[in-house]
Amino acid sequence: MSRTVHVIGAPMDYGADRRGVDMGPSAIRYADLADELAAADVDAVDAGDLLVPRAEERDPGDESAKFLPEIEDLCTRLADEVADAIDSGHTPLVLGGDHAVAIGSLAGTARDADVGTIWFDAHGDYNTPETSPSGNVHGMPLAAALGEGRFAAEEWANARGLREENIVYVGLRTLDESERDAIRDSDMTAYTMRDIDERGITAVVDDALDTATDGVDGIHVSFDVDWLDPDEAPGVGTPVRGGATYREAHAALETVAERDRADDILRSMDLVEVNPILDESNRTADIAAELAASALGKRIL
Ligand code: B3U
Ligand code: MN
Ligand code: MN
Repeated sequence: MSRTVHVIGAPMDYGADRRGVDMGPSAIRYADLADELAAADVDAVDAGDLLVPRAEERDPGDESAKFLPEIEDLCTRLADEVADAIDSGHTPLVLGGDHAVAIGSLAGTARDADVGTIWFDAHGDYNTPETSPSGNVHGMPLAAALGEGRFAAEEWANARGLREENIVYVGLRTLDESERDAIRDSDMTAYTMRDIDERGITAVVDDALDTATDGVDGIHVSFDVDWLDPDEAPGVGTPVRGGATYREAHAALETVAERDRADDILRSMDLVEVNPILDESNRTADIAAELAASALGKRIL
């Protein structure tokens, strides 16, 4: 039976400190996402974009977690839509938006199931309002989903079935100091760029899949395009040198698809942080659309 992908646009930039990432869903659709998904041999339903009031109309509020009530509102609606899509047997594909949208994706996908996740990102996204150097919630989604720090009191953010021991970072390359300590003290698994350099991307992703899928109902793949090297994907808000190549990114997601073909493990996915204002001829969005297809089973041969 063929898979139905449920595309949800989450054009939100409250979690990042610059405008532009709210145009990510349009840019990814413009980059022929529909054709890419067809090439992956999946059926796709585009549910359109969630409504997001413009940041200029709102007050950032608490400096330690800016726009948190606005993020709560969007993520609560997103979580419901993700959970409903899964209930209908579909695979949600969430187009960001900044990475704070993953709070909603995780809450939805892990509402009634035990879930692991693979986090492809230059960053750890494990700050809390107490530790964040910026107050930008896109640096906090994993801490929010696990109820760390002040997020313990934010019921909406909690991803009930998300299991810490099934969370795996692939390709980390920049962490804040308190974040590094917190990740070391946690039960999460972290592979850095160094692991990829030493062992190769497919071996690392295979190990990540073993850990993420162990004893759970399925996994959520959260893909921040700043995981790629900025030379390949310049349209991101917080570029960090030394990232994954175009080929490594495809190989990583093809490895996920291969495991999914064998074991049916992929529940949901995010593609986040595409910023068309900072991009060159929509090239980052083009790559994002292609990578969705690789994750969802597009094959060369
Ligand atoms: N760790 C920093 C920077 C950052 C995290 N995620 C992104 N940037 N995209 C912070 O602000 O939490
Ligand atoms: Mn991120
Ligand atoms: Mn990032």
